[in-house]
Amino acid sequence: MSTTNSPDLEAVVRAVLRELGVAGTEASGGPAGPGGAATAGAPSSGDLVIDLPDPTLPEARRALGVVDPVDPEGLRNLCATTTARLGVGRAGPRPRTASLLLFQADHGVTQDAIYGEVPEDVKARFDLFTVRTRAADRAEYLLRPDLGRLLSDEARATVAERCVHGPDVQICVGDGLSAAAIENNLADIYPVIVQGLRSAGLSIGTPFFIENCRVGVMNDVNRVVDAKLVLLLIGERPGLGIADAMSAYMGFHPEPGKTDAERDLICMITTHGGTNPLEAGAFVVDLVRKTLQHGASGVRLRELTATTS
Ligand code: B12
Repeated sequence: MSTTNSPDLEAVVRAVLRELGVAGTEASGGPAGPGGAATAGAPSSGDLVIDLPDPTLPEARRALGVVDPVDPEGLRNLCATTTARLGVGRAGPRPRTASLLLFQADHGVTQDAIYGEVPEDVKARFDLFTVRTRAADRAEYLLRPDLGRLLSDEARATVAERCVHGPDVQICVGDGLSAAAIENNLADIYPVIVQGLRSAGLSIGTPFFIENCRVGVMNDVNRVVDAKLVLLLIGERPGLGIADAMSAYMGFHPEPGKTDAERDLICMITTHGGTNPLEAGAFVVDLVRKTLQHGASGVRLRELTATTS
């Protein structure tokens, strides 16, 4: 059995660093020069400089990767109809480096959206205080959706103490699966909703923010506030193209045991290729009015409006 003593190991490490041109080793004679996949630049400072173009720029994102296509115009038109990764070409059986880097960059954005936190100033703008669900942290939130549907004991007490009881509409904001959705859209949609509900003569409960929140939490919230309708603005599961879409879920008099069949939603509220939040605010108000007018939401609302309209 052979063993590697530490001087040998140091020599190997030094040789690898020398190949990479990292500061503190002898002058670089390695292959990672201009034109290589990544260049270890500025060897005197030790900073790593990546010299590839940004794969997320619109022109890079839309670039056609198929070499010598039979119908370039047709391919361009096809690719323009979708954000799906079509016509990206390949390197042998594998994706190109550019495709892989773009995928990793987009995936990074989704991770930021999922693990990000809604900044305090975004909540403070509309006087939203924060309560938490029973999911102790983000890891538990992701693994245990059931815990994200229940307020913590402390949250229940806080909501009971601070919120108006029995309003027409209780507005809640929840991080859900994208903090970016709330950060980017709340400031636009929230005032439109509040103004629209007031104009409709509806009373609005004390709004608040729910951390580690799932859609079903509206049942638990309403055990405490007893509103006619609960409206939850929440971050949607981010996709690999759009990571900041918000949904407005609502239910008529939610209570434990009610399911998604008794809820409605307006989805894809984002300025990045979805419904603009200002416009979506007006749709939300319309749906709230309709729900309260018929005293029903979800499938039941569909049945009622199918026979009455
Ligand atoms: C994930 C998802 C699902 C998953 C939900 C599983 C889960 N536990 O998360 C599955 C595959 C089961 C699903 C099924 C359905 N879905 Co779906 N779903 C989504 C998706 C991709 C993301 C939702 C999300 O991020 N929610 C936010 C997180 C934080 O919520 P959550 O608490 O973790 O999960 C709840 C919600 O996702 C909710 N939910 C999911 N779909 C739907 C649909 C309706 C009408 C309601 C009221 C609730 C609801 O169910 C989960 C449990 O309560 C959205 C697309 C989008 N842009 O939002 C479509 C979307 C919400 N679904 C949609 C539809 C139509 C359905 C189905 C009715 C499809 C069908 N014909 O069977 C069913 C209904 C299922 C139900 N819950 O009753 C539509 C709703 C359109 C609308 N405006 O009414 C959307 C917007 C997709 C679309 N663009 O068409 N869905």
